[in-house]
Amino acid sequence: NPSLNRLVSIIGVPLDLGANHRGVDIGPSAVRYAQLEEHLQALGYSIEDKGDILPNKPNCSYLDESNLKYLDEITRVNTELCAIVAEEISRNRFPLVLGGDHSIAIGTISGVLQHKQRLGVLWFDAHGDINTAETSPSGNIHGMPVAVRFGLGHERLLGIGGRRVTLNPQKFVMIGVRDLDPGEKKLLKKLGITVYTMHEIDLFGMAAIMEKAIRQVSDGTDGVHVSFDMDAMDPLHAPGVGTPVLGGLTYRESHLAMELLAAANIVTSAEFVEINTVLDHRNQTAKVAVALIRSLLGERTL
Ligand code: EXY
Ligand code: MN
Ligand code: MN
Ligand code: MN
Repeated sequence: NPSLNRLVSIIGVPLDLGANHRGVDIGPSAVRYAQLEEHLQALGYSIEDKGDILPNKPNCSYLDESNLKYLDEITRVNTELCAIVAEEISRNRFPLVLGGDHSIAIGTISGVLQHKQRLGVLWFDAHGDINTAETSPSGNIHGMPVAVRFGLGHERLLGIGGRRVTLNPQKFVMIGVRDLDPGEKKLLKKLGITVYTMHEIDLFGMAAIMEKAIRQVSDGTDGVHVSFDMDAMDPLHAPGVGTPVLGGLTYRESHLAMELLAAANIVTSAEFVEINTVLDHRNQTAKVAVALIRSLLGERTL
């Protein structure tokens, strides 16, 4: 397995302000407690745990005049995250980011874009995360990172990473989607983004969907980022998430997706987000995340 000599840097981002409720801030600890490092070492990886980027906790709910909650702190944390991710890639290491709410994808991807301008992205999520201040029903920034990465959103978020690097909508694929706001549907159609909703996964099966998705994000790109929101999975398998939606990916389907990505050997960075330990059962969702990461990084049964 050619991926086996890779060096992995773990970066924890215990940010929950983008979700505007507590619980996902314990995600990185929960995943470490589920023995991520030990499992990856057993796979032959050399691991460096960079620790956590610690957010300051504002003691009151603060709504920016722009309808964005906690914009200041989320911008600060993502700016730091962007720099660390860029640094780890320049050290030739694979950044593995542990969330935290999904607003951290803004920082992770802008960090990756510093080195890989033609990046493909696979976004596993029940949601579209493509709201702007104008379309968001909640003001929660974890519902906005995809819009930001296409150059739409608040100036401060767009400025993270210093350069206006944006993603190519042709090289962005969503998988597992089943809950979109009206404004999100419009924007996804306008940008022409490939969205494999649960409907397509039911109809064609995960193997066929992944074959198409892998081809689309890897052809003509210089790297592929996997952004995995644990709420892409069915709450039966991943109950510890802040915004559960019925009818999601099974354990087997998610696992297969990760194994097919490992076999394709195209993934150059990844993040696993939205693990809410307060709502979890005996750390089940963190354990599932670790199982997915192991498969993504090449673990095979035999
Ligand atoms: N679309 C809703 C909103 O923007 O408020 C819900 C977003 C949930 C986002 C989760 C993390 O993926
Ligand atoms: Mn999400
Ligand atoms: Mn989600
Ligand atoms: Mn397996």
